[in-house]
Amino acid sequence: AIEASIPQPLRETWRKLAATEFKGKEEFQREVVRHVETTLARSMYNCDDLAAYSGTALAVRDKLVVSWNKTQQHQTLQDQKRIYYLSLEFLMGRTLDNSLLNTGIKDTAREGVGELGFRIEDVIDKEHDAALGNGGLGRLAACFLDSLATLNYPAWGYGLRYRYGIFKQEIVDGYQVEVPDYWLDFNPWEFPRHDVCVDIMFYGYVTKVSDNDGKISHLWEGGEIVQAIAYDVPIPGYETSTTNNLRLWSSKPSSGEFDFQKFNSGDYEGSIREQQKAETISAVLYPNDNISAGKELRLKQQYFWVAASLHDIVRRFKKSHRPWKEFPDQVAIQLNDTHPTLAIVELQRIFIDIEGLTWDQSWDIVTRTFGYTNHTVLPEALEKWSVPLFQSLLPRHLQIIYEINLYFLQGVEKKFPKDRDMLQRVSIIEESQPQVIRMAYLAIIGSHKVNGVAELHSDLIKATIFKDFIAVFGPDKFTNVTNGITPRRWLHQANPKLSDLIASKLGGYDFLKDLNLLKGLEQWVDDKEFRKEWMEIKLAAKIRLAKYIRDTTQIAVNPHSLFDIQVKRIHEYKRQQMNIFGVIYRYLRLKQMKPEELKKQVPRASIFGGKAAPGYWMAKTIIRLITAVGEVVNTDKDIGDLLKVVFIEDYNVSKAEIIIPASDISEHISTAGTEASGTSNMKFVLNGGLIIGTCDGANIEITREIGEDNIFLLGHLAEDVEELRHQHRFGKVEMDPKLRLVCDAIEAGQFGDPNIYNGLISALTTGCDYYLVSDDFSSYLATQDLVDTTFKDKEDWATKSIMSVANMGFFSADRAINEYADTIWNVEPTPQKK
Ligand code: B1H
Ligand code: IMP
Repeated sequence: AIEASIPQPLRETWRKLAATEFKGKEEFQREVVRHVETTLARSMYNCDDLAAYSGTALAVRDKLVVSWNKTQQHQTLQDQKRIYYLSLEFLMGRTLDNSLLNTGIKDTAREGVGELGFRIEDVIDKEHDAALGNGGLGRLAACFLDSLATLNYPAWGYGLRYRYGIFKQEIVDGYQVEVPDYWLDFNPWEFPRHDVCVDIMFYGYVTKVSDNDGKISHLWEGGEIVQAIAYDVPIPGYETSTTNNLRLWSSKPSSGEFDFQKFNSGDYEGSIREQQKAETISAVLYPNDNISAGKELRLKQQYFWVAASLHDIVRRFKKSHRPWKEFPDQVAIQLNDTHPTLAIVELQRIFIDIEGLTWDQSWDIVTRTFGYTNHTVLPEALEKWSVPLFQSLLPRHLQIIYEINLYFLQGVEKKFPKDRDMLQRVSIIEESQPQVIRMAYLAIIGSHKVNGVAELHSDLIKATIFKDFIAVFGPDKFTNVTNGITPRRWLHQANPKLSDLIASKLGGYDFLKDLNLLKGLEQWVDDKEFRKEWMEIKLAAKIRLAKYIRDTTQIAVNPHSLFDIQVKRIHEYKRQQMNIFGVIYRYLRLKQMKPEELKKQVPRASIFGGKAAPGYWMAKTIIRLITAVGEVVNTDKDIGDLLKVVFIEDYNVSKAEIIIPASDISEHISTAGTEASGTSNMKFVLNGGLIIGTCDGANIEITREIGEDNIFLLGHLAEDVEELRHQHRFGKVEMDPKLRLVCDAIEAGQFGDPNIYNGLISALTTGCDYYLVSDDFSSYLATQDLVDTTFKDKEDWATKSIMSVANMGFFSADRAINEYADTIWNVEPTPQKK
């Protein structure tokens, strides 16, 4: 029917001229050179690596667009249920390498640019990371997009196009300094859609009007209007023509906003002030991981993005001319944490105020549409918005929230008559000063499924923060989908040699699509040649990282030492402080040893990386302690290679791709019950690194899959935490004596001015050691000793490494996405015929 709208001859002309993908090396090269010469206006005489990158990217982008258009047309004609993944963060990293891999032209490109005088690795290395995220939550969204496309699900991502992504971290005199990340100078991976724009209103007032039949409706008007412009990013699947879309919204002043009054009266600056204010909305990513900022601008971002996305989704649904009640059969919206919870309210508003549905009709559709993923139990990360702020910014939405709450509480009261306490506990409105809106509760009430991101985490939310909601809704509404990672980026792209070795034994690269095939490696575990190659690849990755460290920090680490890596956002709950305290203890011990004892020690490089939220003072102090310890240890002649301490500046996705393949051991040592899942743990193990970790998040399932013998577990269990904290509060805990030694050394000024670290030390003492460092410290040290002993037995180590990788199939993001599709979205794949 859609086709018929275009006359036959016209259609034929278009078909004849249709854009096609390049085939083969020569056509690829022609496209690269054409882009270098015409799009960039350069020539062979001034084509540097950056220009070569730009030309290559533009050529690849042309190829992507062809399959992207085809996919979008195909999905439109199929007219089946789509998945919409709403996330304030998409931590994509680089795109070129991934596109070359997914579209199967990496070898063509390697040869092609080679003959033009470039090394593909250098070209790839010129790309700026797209860093529109903080950490695990944002990277998970990126991995999920890769899997959705690879598995041919009709899916869209919706996010914000921040002009500044996560800040760039510089280390100056040992301290973190934040530098803005302006990444949009040249971004060939996005397509502005100036025709796809939506007016979004803030502030204003609500009036009630009743029509002739006495039916009451609400008008929200008189507010400020900002325009949302769509920027589309093609997301190619691996070895499939499916190319999905990531739509990012950018804010700009609505056309009526330019104030001519002011302009004409000579106030030129004043006339564009409004304009700048509008652009502020999508200007910058909030750089807090696992902390809710609570700022008005953040709430504006959330509504702006949610309203634009829903407008788009509803418009697309309307094209199918179906009755509204079929909306949930066509649309599944997944909320990546509570950040997009307003979508629930906005959809209810659209149905009632604009489309004229009744409350009940509308609410039924809304709740069947949404699913909510919880990513954290940390109280400081749970979003709560002040009611007065809402009242001014989104007055109509506040009314709707009150009404949702009213009906919900009426239901609760019926089920638990006279339980006043219960009503207070589950109310969306918290009776504080001022009152606040509990976004997680709103998300639960407005969704048909709520999931956590690892088994322990999903159990914990049911037992703690959402306990009452199990009583209200029953247990079936709550489920678990353990996180996963894409093996395309995190194995094949980051570690091509390991991927090639695995492929040589498994008879091809099918494992990249069906990660359970890795199990076949078990057969090779005793093969001498295979084991040798396996460990040589690890060594090569370590040599590469050592070179990177030397080039960037001037610190020389011996590639044969044990590489002990902890890279992740700096946070007290992740306990980088416990790691560095352990390093200090090791140093103190080494300083006491006689030469013959020293000879028996395993040389170790302790490598750290990660950003601290700019306002998170304690996290910044931890960074300072790490760099200070490095300054002392790395220059101590008695120590030499036995201990090196490195802080890698500006940890991001592309650096992770160098760092992760190079670990012998990596640290995932959060206080039990605090790390919802963790995903870098999966990445390290998939690359043949062992892990030292607590019984927390996905560590537990990793242990189950790879076996207890292949992981170094330590510390107390989640179930012990409450009691331990209680004991600390009542002063019943003596600090661990070894930790005491460490604190004494710090306080004695061995690592510079001890006053710098007062906060860190007092957190352990007067601060009641909330993260239980003292309780886990001796277990941590003992486990590290076990790591040393095990590392000495190279054969045992190799066996552990191989057996671990062989059993990591479960942690593919493909498995996670299929679980979401089956248990939450009820969506089928839409493969295209070739
Ligand atoms: C995770 C966040 C997060 N959980 C608030 N929560 C944010 C919360 O800007 N904010 O306001 C930003 C991020 N991030 C992480 O999600 C968990 O800590 C990890 O354990 C988990 O692996 C990851 C993905 O599920
Ligand atoms: P949207 O759903 O209108 O946002 O369209 C998304 C994409 O689907 C467009 O960019 C087109 O490539 C494709 N598309 C939309 N409508 C049609 C159609 O009627 N026929 C074929 N393709 C369409």
